[in-house]
Amino acid sequence: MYLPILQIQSEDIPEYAIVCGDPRRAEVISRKLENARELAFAREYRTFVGDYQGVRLAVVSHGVGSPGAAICFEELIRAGAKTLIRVGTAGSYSAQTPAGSLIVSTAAVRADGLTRSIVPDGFPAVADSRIVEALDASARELGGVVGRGITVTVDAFFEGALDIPHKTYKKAGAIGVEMEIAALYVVASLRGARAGAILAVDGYADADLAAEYDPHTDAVAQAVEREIEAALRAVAKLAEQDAKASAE
Ligand code: R1X
Repeated sequence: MYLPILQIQSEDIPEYAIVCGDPRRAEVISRKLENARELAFAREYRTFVGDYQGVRLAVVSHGVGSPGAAICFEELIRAGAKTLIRVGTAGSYSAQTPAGSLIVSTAAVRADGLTRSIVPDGFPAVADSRIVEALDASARELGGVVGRGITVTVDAFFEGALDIPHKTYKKAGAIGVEMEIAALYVVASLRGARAGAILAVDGYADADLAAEYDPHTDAVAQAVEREIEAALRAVAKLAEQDAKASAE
């Protein structure tokens, strides 16, 4: 089957996929794979396949924001991807996870518009628990600060005339904010796939903590390196679990 937006053939897509916003980051991740091959680069969607510790996986960029990212997730799942892990960046709500930390997202607040148009209000956006465990364990193996909890998915990167209620989300227990995870979790749930996400904190989204936003620091670059490694190790762990389960 031809996937018209990603511009790839479904036969080329394996069960495991790492997704990220930035096409350049997809290329960086692909360099960590053996037998890496670029399949397509269409709009913001750049697709590679390769092997990590003997596990075949796809690495695909989904761009910024839920509507565009959802197209990527839908097509990947249609192509046969069953496990999708987002590697991204986020703003933090907590002094316990400053810039340079990692966050494993257990669920997402659906403060986006896309998921409202595909599932009813109140429908949860939740990560797969085995992916959460695999990401958390892999991130902790690598050291550094690792937070774990609920993240918020918004549509607006820059605030307009209306306030984005970051304080309310924080009060309710969310630990960070980004722009695509709700779409990933909801699309995965709708289409029978499993998903999870790990995020490198690139600044504070809470006005009380916020300094000037600079996502281009060494601490953030190192956190991105760690989250990539953690996601790859998580894929290897999950593939091992899956192989054991299917042998039983
Ligand atoms: O998810 C957010 C978005 O894709 C995080 O970073 C991007 C905006 O800079």
